[in-house]
Amino acid sequence: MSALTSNKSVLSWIDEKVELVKPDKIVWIDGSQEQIEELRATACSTGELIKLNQELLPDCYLHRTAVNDVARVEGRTFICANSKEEAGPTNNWMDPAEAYEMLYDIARDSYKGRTMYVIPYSMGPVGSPFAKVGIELTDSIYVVLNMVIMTRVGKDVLEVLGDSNDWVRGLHCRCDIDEEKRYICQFPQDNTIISVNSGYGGNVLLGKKCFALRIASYQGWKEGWQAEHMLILGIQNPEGEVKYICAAFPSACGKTNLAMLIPPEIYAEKGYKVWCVGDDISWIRKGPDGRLYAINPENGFFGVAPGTNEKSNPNALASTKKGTIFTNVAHNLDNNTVWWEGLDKNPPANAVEWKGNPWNGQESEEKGAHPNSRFTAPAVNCPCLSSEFENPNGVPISAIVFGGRRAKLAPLVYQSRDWNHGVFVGSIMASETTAAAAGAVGVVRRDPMAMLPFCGYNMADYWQHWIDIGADLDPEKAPKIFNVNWFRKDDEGNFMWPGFGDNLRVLDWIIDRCEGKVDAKSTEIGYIPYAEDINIEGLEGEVSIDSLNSILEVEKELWQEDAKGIEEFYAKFGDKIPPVLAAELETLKKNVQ
Ligand code: GTP
Ligand code: SPV
Ligand code: MN
Repeated sequence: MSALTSNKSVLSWIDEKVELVKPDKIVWIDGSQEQIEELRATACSTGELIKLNQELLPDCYLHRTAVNDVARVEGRTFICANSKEEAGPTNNWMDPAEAYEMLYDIARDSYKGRTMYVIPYSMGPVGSPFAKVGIELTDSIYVVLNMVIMTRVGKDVLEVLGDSNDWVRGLHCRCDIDEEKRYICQFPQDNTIISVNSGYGGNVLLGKKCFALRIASYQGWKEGWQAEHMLILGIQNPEGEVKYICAAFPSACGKTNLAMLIPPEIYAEKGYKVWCVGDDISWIRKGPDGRLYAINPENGFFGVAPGTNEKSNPNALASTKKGTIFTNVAHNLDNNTVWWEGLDKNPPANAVEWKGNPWNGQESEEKGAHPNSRFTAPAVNCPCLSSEFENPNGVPISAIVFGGRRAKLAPLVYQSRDWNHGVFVGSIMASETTAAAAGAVGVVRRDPMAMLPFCGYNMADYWQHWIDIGADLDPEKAPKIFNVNWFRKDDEGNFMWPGFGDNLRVLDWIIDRCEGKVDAKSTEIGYIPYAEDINIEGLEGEVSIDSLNSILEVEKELWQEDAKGIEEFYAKFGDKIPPVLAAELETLKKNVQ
């Protein structure tokens, strides 16, 4: 098949890689429906995909990954910057020359007997001033079909690229899915990503975390913009005005759910609406009017399946009803559909679990779906997709919200005193780990700005970049910065806040604060709502003013403890810690003394 471009930098890079991995055949992905159909058929013939019930789930497919390959592998993810210091203490680092040599040894000849798919893709609407081009080489049809959903793929991307050398190189090799030889390596200084021995999500859909966060965060640092692990949503009030919020929560901590939330009845009745612009990644830059604007560089949702249901997230569920690839969920053999824990209370008896074994959901103690099983759904399917989704200039941001999963300490919501204090609040985020990454679940760890696994350079430089971005904004126009925690638990281990759609009640307060419409209590850690300013109408029996007060409390002893943890964390960065943040920490320590 002939190349779809005459761009010399593209062609010579592909030639080199062909020489290395030795495919039988090369296929350029042009984005046509015809080609997609052909690939689906091929994948079904080899068992890579299972075609689901086309009446109930048109154009939907099921895929199972290898049992040892079900989540991102942070321990095997490397930032191959020129020096260890540039990668910083929170990233794994490898010398670029050594990394290339090792990766090339693993990749050499690995496409023998296989096809090389060349995927030209755009992160961001094609041709948008925010958008960036990538090319991923892969030997996996599953990767191709996921990238077709998650990004903008095809010929027009190459047309926009023209002769430019400004594009991100991505090489993915499945090899033998050998955990011991699995590496996800980013070379920020070379605009290059190499991923070997995995076939799962964030490890291999290179446009997502590898490019749109790790490489892009570095590009943003150099070019004066930001790539963040943030959802974007628009809240429309009864007057029809829409305000946009970006929110950063760690993996599996509620971004997709918040981005698609359904307003509680008392809000819906008044005419409130919520629009989803993005559920995972934001690219943010200053617009001509001096405000910050954000786009969602993705074109689909790679969402956590378990827990998604008609009640918790009907918009996400609706998004999965056509053109979706399900990964590692249970297969209901009675009607050839899919099932996962928390979909409904009626697990299929005649089914296959995520590992591929027969499974009786009515009787089995085992899970049918892996806790990190996912759906890859086209954004256009989403009933609440924002009309601004394709806006090449993005949406103006009123508020930035940080949040984590913390049973104790972090209150339901608080506001930072100003931008720099807000950067501090983001930098001290901590959260309980989840199934989105391999390793222990439920351990509290520092996860600044939800970027711990995704920052492509030294986190201290990243914080300074945040401070510089703020210094360049007129404080009147800068987004206000908040912290939320939907996950506070009582002593019996029950969540103390209903969460999901009811989170709009907190966002409502946030927007009111941005507009100066509501007062707040100045505390040791920032501004906290007066309980009566959070609307709990309709939550009778679930939330009372008393319980609200208890999740809005600043528990000084816990904060003293936490300040020690922050100090230890900051110490890892030595004298690279921005003085602004060091001073904020001193203020916090003094305040909670
Ligand atoms: P990634 O795609 O990994 O980045 O995850 P995410 O941040 O988009 O998380 P997602 O919205 O998929 O939610 C992950 C889990 O958190 C699901 O099991 C949800 O049911 C649960 N969850 C989401 N929002 C809330 C909430 O407000 N309260 C509670 N208690 N759980 C929530
Ligand atoms: C996350 O872990 O934050 C995800 C899933 O969004 S993955 O694409 O695998 O990184
Ligand atoms: Mn994510």
